[in-house]
Amino acid sequence: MPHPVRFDRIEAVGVITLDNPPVNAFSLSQRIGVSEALTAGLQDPDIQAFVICGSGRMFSAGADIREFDTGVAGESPTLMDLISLIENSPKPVVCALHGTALGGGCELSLACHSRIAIPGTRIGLPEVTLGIVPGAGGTQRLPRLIGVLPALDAIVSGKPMTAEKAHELGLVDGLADDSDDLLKISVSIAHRLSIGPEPPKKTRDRDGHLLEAQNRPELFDEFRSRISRRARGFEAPFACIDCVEAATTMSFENGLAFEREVFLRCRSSNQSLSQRHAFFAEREARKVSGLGPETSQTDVRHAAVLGCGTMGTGIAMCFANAGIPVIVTESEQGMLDRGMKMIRKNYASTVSKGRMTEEEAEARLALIEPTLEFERVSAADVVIEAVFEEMELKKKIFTRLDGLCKADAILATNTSSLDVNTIAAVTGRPEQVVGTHFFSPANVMRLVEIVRGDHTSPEVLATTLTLSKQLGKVGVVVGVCDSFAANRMLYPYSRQAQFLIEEGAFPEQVDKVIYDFGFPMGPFALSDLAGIDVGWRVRQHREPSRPKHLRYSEIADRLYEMGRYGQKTRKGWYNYEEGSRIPMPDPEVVDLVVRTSRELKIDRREISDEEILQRCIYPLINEGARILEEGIVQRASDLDIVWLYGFGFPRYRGGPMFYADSVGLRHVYEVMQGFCEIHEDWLEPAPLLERLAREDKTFAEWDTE
Ligand code: ZOZ
Ligand code: NAD
Repeated sequence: MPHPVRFDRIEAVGVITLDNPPVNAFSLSQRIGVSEALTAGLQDPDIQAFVICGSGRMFSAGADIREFDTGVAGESPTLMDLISLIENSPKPVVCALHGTALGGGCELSLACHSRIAIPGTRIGLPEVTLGIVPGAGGTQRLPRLIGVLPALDAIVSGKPMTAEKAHELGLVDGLADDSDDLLKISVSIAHRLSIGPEPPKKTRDRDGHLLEAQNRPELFDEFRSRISRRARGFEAPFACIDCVEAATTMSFENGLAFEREVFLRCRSSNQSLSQRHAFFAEREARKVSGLGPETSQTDVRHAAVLGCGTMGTGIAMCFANAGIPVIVTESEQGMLDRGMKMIRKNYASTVSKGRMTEEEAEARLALIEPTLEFERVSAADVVIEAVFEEMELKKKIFTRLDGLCKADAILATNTSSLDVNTIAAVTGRPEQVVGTHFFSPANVMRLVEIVRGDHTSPEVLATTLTLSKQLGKVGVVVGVCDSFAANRMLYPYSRQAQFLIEEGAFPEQVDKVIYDFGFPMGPFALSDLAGIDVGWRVRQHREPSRPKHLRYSEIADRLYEMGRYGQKTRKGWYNYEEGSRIPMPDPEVVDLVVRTSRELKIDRREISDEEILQRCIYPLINEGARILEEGIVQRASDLDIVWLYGFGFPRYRGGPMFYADSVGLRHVYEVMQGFCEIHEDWLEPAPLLERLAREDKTFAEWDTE
């Protein structure tokens, strides 16, 4: 296979162009290509310097992550070999950055003798998001170039910085106007360095920036405690700090060896396997059967949101945040005013936290136009309905939309449980109807379940997927079923949590187990946040059709009757002090729980943390297996994405289906079977789970069957 690298000459400068689409990842063949080009150029007396640049959209996305699992990443020349060749080259090497320079791509640039970039280029070390540390010298060279604290910020957050910021910090030496200018400037700097009196300066020797941290070593512990909440449960952020600290206490060579050891340890950890799975799962979710590059899409330039309540306000903000003008409409002026007030309050709070300037907030607000003139929806390319969860009301609204909207407008519903096909059927264009199930708060939560109706056209589906990305969301396509994928899996989870407290646990014990597992909060704290009244309304809609033997715990109904709606009333499963979101156990709830057990003639017992974990998590996996088998989602990893972005399932566990694979489906099946014998029969293992367990297979294998 030809190596995906081009080599050209501009006078005495050898220009090495990475040409490995789509992201110029440093696969073995790209590494060989660069290494051969450099070696040849080093031997060529007519070449005095090099420029390394990338073709296509970007410089490079870093090491080829797929090679991590095959061992090819360790084959010669490794990225470290290449980087060492560059840094030790007697002929200067200049790196020309555009688009994106991440991970190993950024690390390679750090070893060059100068870096030039186009403004807006995103440069960074996102390895931490894959559960690893930068493994090709990034933790040793970045602090030497920009200082220890800025390097810690960049490496531990994994967030790329713009070329402008990198220029300010000294990572980038110069900015170029465009790609022609980039090459011109890079070649001229390479030439200048080659005729200078000094040999090229090596980043490894630039120790000046380390002094500050060497004089104040406690800054590392301060940094550890600063991130302890945000990075709870994750190993890689702390491993990154250890490596940067090593840069200040060890020689460069020893620091590099330390980084290598930590990199290899992290790479083989379950956390990194899980986080790498999450990375690829997110990209797989964009591949939807029936859609391809040839599927045409429409441009969304104007949007409309119907209903300015909890969800409508958040969805309208999503459009404004993405720069898309949006009208919002309501049934009456009072509701519209209330909704707009909520939106203004939201932006004001972001401004007060310093996350947005007042001007930015004003500019976004200016994109949201409230109106009571329903007819104005006729100009919208997409309409998202977010009115009450009532089928008759939704049918009425879609009938009106059908009469008013442009022929190619997308008609979307934000319903959380109603049948999208029934809604689509009232229109004369069911192919234009789709579900867009946002999660609350819609301007914050990243998941959108995109519900594909029986007649939804590929164009509408593709446009909606693109739109979700434009809005900064992660869209996952799901089929029509009661409550779709996320909430359908949530029900057995919260149901079991409540049975557990009838049997002997208390909300704080259950919540602690789930929190320690890595969720941002447990099921009871979540229920207080979402609103016990909201859950009650859902049950009114769902439960009448549920067979008697499939009962649910009624403790939540009692709380509802007591007016304990959760955080909004400062009383729910817990008490909350004015202005605080910290849950505090309440003896009144303890009494209610114990009384309920007595009424149900249940002898309360000690319940282990292990049982709590399995009783909550395995049933949701089991429901996931049913969803998979019914074809509601295309692959198990889609359900992982749903849970990572919808409910904060710990990313370092990869999502529920990946987690099930890692603990073993046979084990999950046997435990479920045990639950089923002792408890309710709706805990019966799903047929797919049973089959895979018997065949000793995983959900991942089922995906590729
Ligand atoms: O793709 C986005 C991105 O963020 N990529 C990952 C960036 C990253 O995390 N880089 C760090 C890699 S780890 C590393 O570099 C290790 C290291 O320090 C040293 C290792 C030493 C090894 C020694 C071993 C002994 C990006 C922002 C770049 C572009 O986003 P887009 O939305 O435009 O495009 P995507 O994400 O849809 O990507 C297009 C296709 O490319 C695949 N891909 C992306 N980055 C890759 C990669 N494949 C392999 N390796 C990468 N680094 C991506 O999966 C997608 O593929 P398809 O098949 O879904 O199209
Ligand atoms: P909400 O009660 O907060 O808001 C609904 C709004 O729709 C109200 O302001 C109401 O005045 C308005 N409305 C009613 N009839 C209207 C009409 N004819 N024209 C225009 N506006 C009208 O409800 P919500 O929580 O925002 O839920 C809206 C939809 O989103 C529902 O379908 C719900 O199932 C779904 N959903 C809710 C959540 C959640 O957590 N709240 C999450 C996902 C999806």
